Amino acid sequence: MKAWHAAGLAVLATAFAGRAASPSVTLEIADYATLPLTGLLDGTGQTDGMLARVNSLRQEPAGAPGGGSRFFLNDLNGPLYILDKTAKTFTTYLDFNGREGRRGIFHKLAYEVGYAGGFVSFQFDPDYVRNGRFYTVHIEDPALAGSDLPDNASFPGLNVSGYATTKPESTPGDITREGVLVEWTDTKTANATFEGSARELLRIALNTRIHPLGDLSFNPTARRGDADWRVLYIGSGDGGSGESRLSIRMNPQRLDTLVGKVLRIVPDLNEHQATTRVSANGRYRIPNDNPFVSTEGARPEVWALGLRNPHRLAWAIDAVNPRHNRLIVNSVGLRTWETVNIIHKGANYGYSLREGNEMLQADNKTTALPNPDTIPVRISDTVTKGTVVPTYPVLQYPHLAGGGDAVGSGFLYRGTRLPALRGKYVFTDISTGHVWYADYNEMLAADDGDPKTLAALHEMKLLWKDPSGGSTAAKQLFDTMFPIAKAAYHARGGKATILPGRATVSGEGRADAHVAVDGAGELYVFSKTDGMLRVVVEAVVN
Ligand SMILES: [Ca+2]
Ligand SMILES: [Ca+2]
Repeated sequence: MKAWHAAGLAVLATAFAGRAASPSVTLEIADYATLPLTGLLDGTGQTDGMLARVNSLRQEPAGAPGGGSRFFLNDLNGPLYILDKTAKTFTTYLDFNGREGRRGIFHKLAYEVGYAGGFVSFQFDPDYVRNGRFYTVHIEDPALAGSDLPDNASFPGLNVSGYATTKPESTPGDITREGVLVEWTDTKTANATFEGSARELLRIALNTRIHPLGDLSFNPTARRGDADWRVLYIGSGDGGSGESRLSIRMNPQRLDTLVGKVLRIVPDLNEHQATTRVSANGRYRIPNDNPFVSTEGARPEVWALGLRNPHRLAWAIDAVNPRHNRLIVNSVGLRTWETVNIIHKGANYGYSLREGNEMLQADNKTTALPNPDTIPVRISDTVTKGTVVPTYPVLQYPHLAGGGDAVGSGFLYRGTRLPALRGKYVFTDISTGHVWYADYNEMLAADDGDPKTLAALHEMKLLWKDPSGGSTAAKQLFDTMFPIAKAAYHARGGKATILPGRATVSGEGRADAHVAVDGAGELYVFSKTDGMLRVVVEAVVN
């Protein structure tokens, strides 16, 4: 266990550099599939020059008509692809980008600026095999010209006749974006085209273009009859509100807003009718056991709060007791700390009054925790109701060399191909391309109410053979995904000198790397700047 409880960057630097020597793991990765180019090769902009902005990979649930088990991947620039695992070719199943004459569905898709603008995420319904349903999140700019209704000109199988938008859920402050949650029902899941209808479930007003509505996740161990069956957990970013010097700074703490939260809803109005209530907009249901359903003035959808950008959700399953699972949320930090959090019902993770295991001041700098360590339970801008002790991350790393800029996705390994990863939570830093693991048992032990106790992170090296080096090229060892993405980016014709974009720790260029898992829990790595999907073929403890 590691204790970082010092304030001040100099002290943090010492603490970080002084990590205990730990066994390192080498991951051997191999190119798996090359995503179609949706970005520009000229190397311009923070996001324009990323060759394919793939943001999530999900395996279709096995048992679906046609066999299931295909890979689906979404690109923030608009497409939802089906990947043929044998031919390694991509078919565009849907395209959300209907901006300015493009062929896609949504005319107001806000995709072109911001790291997570556009088509953010999607998730299969746990009962997909029977109902053909899945859910998507995309971002719209309400100020753009054009209809806010879906356009099926290029996707004639999409029946739009009954589609109606919902009124945006209000968020205090000026609004520049809306995060939209849509339910899709494909009546023929065996083919590679969409035939069916869509239903807008929720639309959340967002202050800025950063930290939008994000990841979607269902508890994978819930079965029909369980309280969590088909109950959707949603990572809802703070829309950039928490770093503002204006009053919207408290939006992540306010129980009357939906931003800076993890939300929990039942998408299907016919599910769990006896134990839920219908939402205010009439489009989904809210479980009666959500923590704030009886708190006057609070949004009943809130499951946990005080999170800046909880953009990646993943369930950790205890192999011995599959029901003893944890929802893990990776949240991007502001000034100092990137965090991995175990989410508890009703817990307050402190932002924008805390960052990592420190206090966040009004000047956006961190300092030591106060004593007593309590924060108000904030219902609205004027109403508070008692106090609460914040819940702290189980793992964190700083915005310093050797650390990173923005935590990426992470998964507790549950596959069989890589026994060295058993019991390990594997995650990335987005911009620097670091890949780390933490021992899951240490993460559970650090979930102890003590801000000082944290799980240690361990560096992973990457072994990769650059295919552009020819058949005789040797495998090389790399410290991060950055040089791998750089080599592939240039091999694909990218013109940026290093890589497109920049960040504080990564400097010029971003790897933009995330891990993903397939249906069996096997591990993959995808990266936006080179638009590549790679598979982890071996993991060796050094
Ligand atoms: Ca279909
Ligand atoms: Ca702790």
